[in-house]
Amino acid sequence: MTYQNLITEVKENILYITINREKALNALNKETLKELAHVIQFAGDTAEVRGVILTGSGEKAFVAGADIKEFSDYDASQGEQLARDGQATVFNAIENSPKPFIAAINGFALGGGLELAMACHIRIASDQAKLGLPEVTLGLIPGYGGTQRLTQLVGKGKAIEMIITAGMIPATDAEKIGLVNYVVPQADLISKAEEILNLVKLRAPLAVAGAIRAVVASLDGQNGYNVEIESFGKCFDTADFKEGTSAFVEKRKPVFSGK
Ligand code: DAK
Repeated sequence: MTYQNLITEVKENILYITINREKALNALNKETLKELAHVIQFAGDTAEVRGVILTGSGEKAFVAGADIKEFSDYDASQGEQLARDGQATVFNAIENSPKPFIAAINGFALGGGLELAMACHIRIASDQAKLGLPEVTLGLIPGYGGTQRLTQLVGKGKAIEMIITAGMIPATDAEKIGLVNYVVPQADLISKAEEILNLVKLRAPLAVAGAIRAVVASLDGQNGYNVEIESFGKCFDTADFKEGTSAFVEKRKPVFSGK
């Protein structure tokens, strides 16, 4: 796969996606969003991919937001339509992906950039990273799920404070409020993400996907308990369930086929 604004590579069952617009601090323009939509779909459809690491190029920014130069002349209906499309094809598509996505936040994660990181299942930040939703400084509110996902992650009080003050917080504060899972030195960012995905790779792929589906269901208005019951039931018909239980009884490590 060749993209204009992304560098992608599959290595040892991990798909690495680097947003590559370093001069614009990796801001999300329309083309980048289109390419992200494509590669997210690829991740979901490709059995070889067991997990995804999403990062930004350079040491300064993960993503410094949506591309301000592009959306400055939109009207209300364009804004609403583009928010709807972007949420469906990129942000919700990541959250609903059967493959775990880890955001490796290597610098500024602002506006749409923080929204992108929050759509991922796990966030690891470099100790140099800064995070915030500065949309109100532009006369906007977050439009790619930020009001919802920030509230889910840090609670209503902190979410409202961050959004209406447009404050930018350092990675260490983000960890304290549950916005990121870990803070590590910049040089260890990718290896920390790999360490997590290397554990996930040992687990049963369909069970991993079912667990993500059930957890996410609790957050988007579905009855998460019912989704859990259905996903749980389906596990019993998988070869991986037979393999996992046989391996336990036979005192060996399971070899999962993802079937
Ligand atoms: N968009 C476009 N270009 C950006 C950018 C952005 N978000 N952020 C930075 N750049 C560009 C700068 O213009 C500059 O380009 P040149 O002037 O060199 O050509 C280059 O990146 C380097 O940036 P700075 O010179 O500003 O670097 P500094 O170190 O001085 O400052 C900074 C770093 C991150 C503090 C600063 O760049 C900054 O404040 N950036 C903007 C942060 C921001 O406000 N982001 C937008 C948040 S609002 C929508 C849905 C969602 C959204 C919008 C629409 N629809 C569905 C329609 C979401 C909106 C947002 O994300």
